[in-house]
Amino acid sequence: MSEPILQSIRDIESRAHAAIAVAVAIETLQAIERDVLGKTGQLSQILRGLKDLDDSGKKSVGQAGNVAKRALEAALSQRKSALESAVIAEALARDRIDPTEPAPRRHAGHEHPVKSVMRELEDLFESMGFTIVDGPEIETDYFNFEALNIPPNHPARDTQDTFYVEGGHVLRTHTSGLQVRAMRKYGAPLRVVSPGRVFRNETQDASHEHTFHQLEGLVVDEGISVAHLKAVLDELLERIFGERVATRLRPHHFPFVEPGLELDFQCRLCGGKGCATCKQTGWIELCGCGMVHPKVLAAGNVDPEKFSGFAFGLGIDRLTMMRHAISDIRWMMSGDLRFLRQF
Ligand code: FA5
Repeated sequence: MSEPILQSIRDIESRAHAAIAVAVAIETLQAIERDVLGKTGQLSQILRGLKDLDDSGKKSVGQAGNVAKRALEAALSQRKSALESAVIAEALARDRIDPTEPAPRRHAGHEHPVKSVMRELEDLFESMGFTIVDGPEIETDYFNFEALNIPPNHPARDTQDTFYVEGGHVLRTHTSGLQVRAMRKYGAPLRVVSPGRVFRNETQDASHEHTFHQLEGLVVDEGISVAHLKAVLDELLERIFGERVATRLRPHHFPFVEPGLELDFQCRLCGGKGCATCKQTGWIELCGCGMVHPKVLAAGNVDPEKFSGFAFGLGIDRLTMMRHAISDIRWMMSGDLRFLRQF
Protein backbone atom coordinates (compact mmCIF):
# COMPACT_ATOMS: atom_id res chain seq x y z
CA MET A 1 0.00 0.00 0.00
CA SER A 2 2.99 2.32 0.37
CA GLU A 3 4.09 1.84 -3.27
CA PRO A 4 2.10 4.82 -4.71
CA ILE A 5 3.64 7.08 -2.03
CA LEU A 6 7.13 5.80 -2.83
CA GLN A 7 6.44 6.47 -6.52
CA SER A 8 5.38 10.03 -5.82
CA ILE A 9 8.56 10.57 -3.76
CA ARG A 10 10.57 9.38 -6.79
CA ASP A 11 8.56 11.69 -9.08
CA ILE A 12 9.03 14.72 -6.80
CA GLU A 13 12.73 13.98 -6.52
CA SER A 14 13.36 13.52 -10.24
CA ARG A 15 11.38 16.71 -11.15
CA ALA A 16 13.27 18.65 -8.53
CA HIS A 17 16.67 17.33 -9.76
CA ALA A 18 15.77 18.33 -13.33
CA ALA A 19 14.73 21.83 -12.21
CA ILE A 20 17.91 22.24 -10.12
CA ALA A 21 20.10 21.22 -13.05
CA VAL A 22 18.74 23.96 -15.33
CA ALA A 23 18.40 26.72 -12.70
CA VAL A 24 20.49 29.80 -13.59
CA ALA A 25 19.56 32.02 -10.64
CA ILE A 26 19.98 31.61 -6.91
CA GLU A 27 16.34 32.76 -6.51
CA THR A 28 15.15 29.76 -8.59
CA LEU A 29 17.02 27.38 -6.28
CA GLN A 30 15.45 29.08 -3.25
CA ALA A 31 12.00 28.59 -4.79
CA ILE A 32 12.64 24.88 -5.49
CA GLU A 33 13.86 24.38 -1.91
CA ARG A 34 10.77 26.08 -0.56
CA ASP A 35 8.36 24.10 -2.80
CA VAL A 36 9.91 20.70 -2.11
CA LEU A 37 11.70 20.79 1.23
CA GLY A 38 9.99 23.75 2.93
CA LYS A 39 7.62 23.32 5.89
CA THR A 40 4.62 23.02 3.59
CA GLY A 41 6.67 21.58 0.71
CA GLN A 42 5.72 18.45 -1.23
CA LEU A 43 8.20 16.12 0.50
CA SER A 44 7.48 17.48 3.96
CA GLN A 45 3.76 16.89 3.46
CA ILE A 46 4.40 13.24 2.53
CA LEU A 47 6.60 12.73 5.56
CA ARG A 48 3.96 14.34 7.74
CA GLY A 49 1.52 11.59 6.56
CA LEU A 50 3.78 8.82 7.93
CA LYS A 51 1.69 8.53 11.08
CA ASP A 52 -1.20 7.06 9.04
CA LEU A 53 0.94 4.18 7.67
CA ASP A 54 1.62 0.76 9.14
CA ASP A 55 5.06 -0.03 10.54
CA SER A 56 6.61 -1.36 7.34
CA GLY A 57 5.13 1.57 5.37
CA LYS A 58 6.50 4.05 7.96
CA LYS A 59 9.91 2.48 7.58
CA SER A 60 10.08 2.32 3.78
CA VAL A 61 8.46 5.71 3.11
CA GLY A 62 10.42 7.37 5.94
CA GLN A 63 13.69 6.04 4.60
CA ALA A 64 12.92 6.91 0.98
CA GLY A 65 11.77 10.40 2.01
CA ASN A 66 14.90 11.11 4.00
CA VAL A 67 17.20 9.80 1.27
CA ALA A 68 15.41 11.98 -1.30
CA LYS A 69 15.60 14.99 1.05
CA ARG A 70 19.37 14.61 1.59
CA ALA A 71 20.00 14.06 -2.12
CA LEU A 72 18.03 17.20 -3.00
CA GLU A 73 19.76 19.26 -0.28
CA ALA A 74 23.14 18.18 -1.66
CA ALA A 75 22.11 18.94 -5.25
CA LEU A 76 20.78 22.39 -4.23
CA SER A 77 23.95 23.32 -2.39
CA GLN A 78 26.18 22.09 -5.20
CA ARG A 79 24.27 24.07 -7.82
CA LYS A 80 24.22 27.14 -5.53
CA SER A 81 28.01 27.15 -5.22
CA ALA A 82 28.40 26.67 -8.98
CA LEU A 83 26.13 29.66 -9.65
CA GLU A 84 27.93 31.80 -7.05
CA SER A 85 31.34 30.99 -8.58
CA ALA A 86 30.02 31.94 -12.00
CA VAL A 87 28.73 35.27 -10.65
CA ILE A 88 32.12 36.01 -9.03
CA ALA A 89 34.03 35.01 -12.17
CA GLU A 90 31.84 37.25 -14.28
CA ALA A 91 32.30 40.21 -11.92
CA LEU A 92 36.07 39.70 -11.90
CA ALA A 93 36.20 39.55 -15.67
CA ARG A 94 34.07 42.70 -15.94
CA ASP A 95 35.98 44.73 -13.34
CA ARG A 96 39.44 43.45 -14.25
CA ILE A 97 42.18 46.04 -13.65
CA ASP A 98 45.38 45.73 -15.66
CA PRO A 99 48.01 47.63 -13.67
CA THR A 100 50.41 47.51 -16.63
CA GLU A 101 48.05 49.28 -18.99
CA PRO A 102 49.33 52.80 -19.83
CA ALA A 103 47.17 55.75 -18.88
CA PRO A 104 45.17 57.25 -21.74
CA ARG A 105 47.57 59.33 -23.86
CA ARG A 106 45.24 62.29 -24.07
CA HIS A 107 45.45 62.93 -20.33
CA ALA A 108 49.03 61.85 -19.72
CA GLY A 109 50.81 64.38 -21.96
CA HIS A 110 54.03 63.35 -23.66
CA GLU A 111 57.64 64.14 -24.22
CA HIS A 112 58.63 67.22 -26.22
CA PRO A 113 59.97 66.21 -29.67
CA VAL A 114 63.35 67.80 -28.90
CA LYS A 115 63.58 65.74 -25.71
CA SER A 116 62.73 62.55 -27.65
CA VAL A 117 65.51 63.17 -30.18
CA MET A 118 67.89 64.00 -27.32
CA ARG A 119 67.05 60.72 -25.62
CA GLU A 120 67.46 58.84 -28.89
CA LEU A 121 70.90 60.39 -29.38
CA GLU A 122 71.89 59.45 -25.83
CA ASP A 123 70.88 55.81 -26.42
CA LEU A 124 72.71 55.75 -29.71
CA PHE A 125 75.97 57.10 -28.25
CA GLU A 126 75.70 54.90 -25.19
CA SER A 127 75.54 51.89 -27.52
CA MET A 128 78.77 53.12 -29.13
CA GLY A 129 80.49 53.13 -25.74
CA PHE A 130 80.18 56.85 -24.94
CA THR A 131 79.55 58.12 -21.42
CA ILE A 132 76.84 60.77 -21.00
CA VAL A 133 77.94 63.75 -18.93
CA ASP A 134 76.13 66.83 -17.74
CA GLY A 135 77.34 70.40 -17.38
CA PRO A 136 76.14 73.68 -15.88
CA GLU A 137 73.91 75.97 -17.94
CA ILE A 138 75.40 78.95 -16.10
CA GLU A 139 79.06 78.53 -16.99
CA THR A 140 82.23 80.40 -16.12
CA ASP A 141 83.67 82.65 -18.81
CA TYR A 142 86.77 80.48 -18.50
CA PHE A 143 85.21 77.13 -19.52
CA ASN A 144 82.84 78.62 -22.10
CA PHE A 145 85.49 80.77 -23.82
CA GLU A 146 89.03 81.03 -22.43
CA ALA A 147 89.82 77.34 -21.98
CA LEU A 148 88.62 76.88 -25.56
CA ASN A 149 91.27 79.20 -26.91
CA ILE A 150 88.88 82.18 -27.08
CA PRO A 151 90.54 84.91 -24.97
CA PRO A 152 88.68 88.14 -24.04
CA ASN A 153 88.31 90.45 -27.04
CA HIS A 154 88.85 87.56 -29.49
CA PRO A 155 86.64 88.12 -32.56
CA ALA A 156 85.18 84.59 -32.17
CA ARG A 157 83.23 85.94 -29.18
CA ASP A 158 81.14 88.02 -31.57
CA THR A 159 79.78 84.88 -33.27
CA GLN A 160 78.47 83.61 -29.95
CA ASP A 161 77.22 86.67 -28.10
CA THR A 162 75.63 85.73 -24.83
CA PHE A 163 74.02 86.91 -21.64
CA TYR A 164 76.56 87.84 -18.98
CA VAL A 165 75.63 87.07 -15.40
CA GLU A 166 77.18 88.44 -12.21
CA GLY A 167 80.49 87.05 -10.97
CA GLY A 168 82.16 86.37 -14.34
CA HIS A 169 79.54 83.81 -15.36
CA VAL A 170 77.74 83.52 -18.67
CA LEU A 171 74.72 81.58 -19.89
CA ARG A 172 76.67 79.00 -21.87
CA THR A 173 76.63 79.62 -25.62
CA HIS A 174 77.45 76.02 -26.50
CA THR A 175 78.06 72.65 -24.86
CA SER A 176 81.80 72.83 -25.73
CA GLY A 177 82.57 74.00 -22.18
CA LEU A 178 82.22 70.33 -21.32
CA GLN A 179 85.36 69.46 -23.26
CA VAL A 180 87.86 70.81 -20.74
CA ARG A 181 85.64 69.96 -17.76
CA ALA A 182 85.40 66.30 -18.90
CA MET A 183 89.11 65.95 -19.64
CA ARG A 184 90.00 67.33 -16.22
CA LYS A 185 87.53 65.04 -14.51
CA TYR A 186 88.07 61.78 -16.40
CA GLY A 187 91.51 62.18 -18.02
CA ALA A 188 92.50 60.46 -21.29
CA PRO A 189 91.49 58.26 -23.01
CA LEU A 190 87.81 59.25 -22.91
CA ARG A 191 84.64 59.11 -24.96
CA VAL A 192 81.81 61.39 -23.80
CA VAL A 193 78.71 63.12 -25.08
CA SER A 194 76.89 65.92 -23.33
CA PRO A 195 73.43 67.06 -24.40
CA GLY A 196 71.91 70.22 -22.99
CA ARG A 197 70.38 73.67 -23.28
CA VAL A 198 72.43 76.60 -24.55
CA PHE A 199 71.70 80.32 -24.96
CA ARG A 200 72.67 83.07 -27.35
CA ASN A 201 71.94 86.75 -27.59
CA GLU A 202 70.71 86.38 -31.12
CA THR A 203 67.98 87.72 -33.35
CA GLN A 204 65.34 85.04 -33.78
CA ASP A 205 64.29 83.77 -37.17
CA ALA A 206 63.02 80.49 -38.66
CA SER A 207 66.30 78.69 -37.89
CA HIS A 208 67.68 80.71 -34.94
CA GLU A 209 66.49 80.72 -31.34
CA HIS A 210 67.97 82.45 -28.27
CA THR A 211 67.55 79.17 -26.35
CA PHE A 212 68.20 75.85 -28.05
CA HIS A 213 69.87 72.48 -27.50
CA GLN A 214 73.19 71.01 -28.50
CA LEU A 215 74.93 67.70 -28.11
CA GLU A 216 78.66 67.83 -27.62
CA GLY A 217 80.80 64.81 -28.49
CA LEU A 218 84.42 64.35 -27.46
CA VAL A 219 86.79 61.45 -28.05
CA VAL A 220 90.39 61.57 -26.85
CA ASP A 221 92.82 58.71 -27.32
CA GLU A 222 96.10 57.81 -28.99
CA GLY A 223 95.97 57.96 -32.79
CA ILE A 224 92.53 59.58 -33.18
CA SER A 225 92.00 61.14 -36.62
CA VAL A 226 89.35 62.87 -38.75
CA ALA A 227 88.44 59.42 -40.14
CA HIS A 228 87.14 58.42 -36.67
CA LEU A 229 85.12 61.64 -36.47
CA LYS A 230 83.50 61.03 -39.86
CA ALA A 231 82.77 57.37 -39.09
CA VAL A 232 80.96 58.28 -35.85
CA LEU A 233 78.88 61.04 -37.49
CA ASP A 234 78.04 58.80 -40.49
CA GLU A 235 76.87 56.12 -38.06
CA LEU A 236 74.78 58.71 -36.17
CA LEU A 237 72.98 59.80 -39.36
CA GLU A 238 72.42 56.23 -40.50
CA ARG A 239 70.76 55.38 -37.20
CA ILE A 240 68.66 58.56 -37.13
CA PHE A 241 67.41 58.25 -40.72
CA GLY A 242 67.44 54.44 -40.99
CA GLU A 243 69.71 54.34 -44.02
CA ARG A 244 73.18 55.39 -45.14
CA VAL A 245 73.31 59.17 -45.76
CA ALA A 246 75.97 60.93 -47.89
CA THR A 247 78.08 63.42 -45.90
CA ARG A 248 80.84 65.90 -46.62
CA LEU A 249 83.31 67.81 -44.47
CA ARG A 250 83.97 71.51 -45.11
CA PRO A 251 86.73 73.63 -43.57
CA HIS A 252 85.42 76.06 -40.95
CA HIS A 253 87.06 78.10 -38.24
CA PHE A 254 86.50 77.37 -34.56
CA PRO A 255 89.39 78.48 -32.29
CA PHE A 256 89.20 75.25 -30.24
CA VAL A 257 89.74 72.77 -33.07
CA GLU A 258 92.50 72.42 -35.65
CA PRO A 259 91.59 71.63 -38.36
CA GLY A 260 88.09 73.05 -37.84
CA LEU A 261 85.31 71.60 -39.95
CA GLU A 262 81.58 71.51 -40.52
CA LEU A 263 79.83 68.31 -41.50
CA ASP A 264 76.98 68.48 -43.99
CA PHE A 265 74.66 65.68 -45.06
CA GLN A 266 72.82 65.37 -48.32
CA CYS A 267 69.39 67.04 -48.26
CA ARG A 268 66.75 64.40 -47.63
CA LEU A 269 64.00 66.34 -49.34
CA CYS A 270 65.57 66.82 -52.79
CA GLY A 271 68.17 64.03 -52.71
CA GLY A 272 70.97 66.55 -53.30
CA LYS A 273 69.45 68.27 -56.35
CA GLY A 274 68.77 71.55 -54.53
CA CYS A 275 65.56 72.88 -52.98
CA ALA A 276 64.27 75.63 -50.69
CA THR A 277 65.12 73.66 -47.51
CA CYS A 278 68.81 73.26 -48.44
CA LYS A 279 68.92 76.73 -50.01
CA GLN A 280 69.57 75.11 -53.43
CA THR A 281 72.92 73.68 -52.24
CA GLY A 282 71.85 70.02 -51.91
CA TRP A 283 73.49 69.89 -48.44
CA ILE A 284 72.32 70.54 -44.88
CA GLU A 285 74.71 71.41 -42.05
CA LEU A 286 74.67 68.96 -39.13
CA CYS A 287 77.39 70.28 -36.85
CA GLY A 288 80.64 72.06 -36.20
CA CYS A 289 83.52 69.72 -35.50
CA GLY A 290 87.25 69.12 -35.80
CA MET A 291 90.37 67.84 -34.11
CA VAL A 292 90.74 69.15 -30.55
CA HIS A 293 93.27 72.01 -30.48
CA PRO A 294 96.51 71.15 -28.59
CA LYS A 295 95.93 74.18 -26.32
CA VAL A 296 92.52 72.78 -25.34
CA LEU A 297 94.01 69.33 -24.61
CA ALA A 298 96.63 71.05 -22.45
CA ALA A 299 93.92 73.06 -20.63
CA GLY A 300 92.27 69.69 -19.88
CA ASN A 301 95.59 68.38 -18.44
CA VAL A 302 95.95 65.95 -21.37
CA ASP A 303 99.37 65.59 -23.05
CA PRO A 304 98.95 66.80 -26.68
CA GLU A 305 102.19 65.00 -27.63
CA LYS A 306 100.67 61.66 -26.70
CA PHE A 307 96.93 62.07 -27.30
CA SER A 308 94.76 63.51 -30.02
CA GLY A 309 90.98 63.85 -30.14
CA PHE A 310 87.99 64.96 -32.10
CA ALA A 311 84.99 66.99 -30.97
CA PHE A 312 81.68 67.96 -32.48
CA GLY A 313 78.68 70.05 -31.44
CA LEU A 314 75.36 69.49 -33.14
CA GLY A 315 72.11 71.41 -32.90
CA ILE A 316 69.39 69.08 -31.60
CA ASP A 317 66.51 71.45 -32.44
CA ARG A 318 67.54 71.61 -36.08
CA LEU A 319 67.88 67.83 -36.24
CA THR A 320 64.38 67.54 -34.76
CA MET A 321 63.11 69.99 -37.39
CA MET A 322 64.50 67.76 -40.14
CA ARG A 323 63.11 64.62 -38.54
CA HIS A 324 59.56 66.02 -38.41
CA ALA A 325 59.69 68.52 -41.29
CA ILE A 326 59.13 71.50 -38.95
CA SER A 327 59.59 74.72 -40.89
CA ASP A 328 60.21 77.18 -38.05
CA ILE A 329 62.37 76.65 -34.94
CA ARG A 330 60.24 79.12 -32.95
CA TRP A 331 57.48 76.50 -32.61
CA MET A 332 59.79 74.51 -30.29
CA MET A 333 59.61 76.94 -27.38
CA SER A 334 56.17 78.33 -28.19
CA GLY A 335 54.34 76.06 -25.74
CA ASP A 336 51.56 76.05 -28.35
CA LEU A 337 49.43 72.93 -27.81
CA ARG A 338 48.35 72.87 -31.47
CA PHE A 339 52.02 72.23 -32.28
CA LEU A 340 52.85 69.91 -29.37
CA ARG A 341 49.82 67.64 -29.82
CA GLN A 342 51.09 66.58 -33.24
CA PHE A 343 53.83 64.42 -31.71
C1 FA5 B 1 79.32 75.62 -31.94
O1 FA5 B 1 78.49 75.93 -31.08
C2 FA5 B 1 80.55 74.84 -31.60
N1 FA5 B 1 80.65 74.73 -30.17
C3 FA5 B 1 80.46 73.48 -32.28
C4 FA5 B 1 81.73 72.70 -32.21
C5 FA5 B 1 81.89 71.78 -31.20
C6 FA5 B 1 82.72 72.92 -33.14
C7 FA5 B 1 83.08 71.03 -31.13
C8 FA5 B 1 83.91 72.19 -33.07
C9 FA5 B 1 84.05 71.26 -32.08
P1 FA5 B 1 77.90 76.59 -33.92
O2 FA5 B 1 77.78 77.98 -33.42
O3 FA5 B 1 78.03 76.43 -35.39
O4 FA5 B 1 79.11 75.82 -33.25
O5 FA5 B 1 76.65 75.77 -33.40
C10 FA5 B 1 76.58 74.37 -33.57
C11 FA5 B 1 75.18 73.94 -34.01
O6 FA5 B 1 74.20 74.50 -33.13
C12 FA5 B 1 74.80 74.45 -35.37
O7 FA5 B 1 75.21 73.55 -36.37
C13 FA5 B 1 73.30 74.54 -35.29
O8 FA5 B 1 72.73 73.29 -35.56
C14 FA5 B 1 73.05 74.87 -33.85
N2 FA5 B 1 72.77 76.30 -33.66
C15 FA5 B 1 73.66 77.32 -33.62
N3 FA5 B 1 73.04 78.50 -33.39
C16 FA5 B 1 71.72 78.21 -33.27
C17 FA5 B 1 70.54 78.99 -32.99
N4 FA5 B 1 70.59 80.30 -32.76
N5 FA5 B 1 69.36 78.37 -32.95
C18 FA5 B 1 69.28 77.02 -33.15
N6 FA5 B 1 70.34 76.23 -33.39
C19 FA5 B 1 71.55 76.81 -33.45
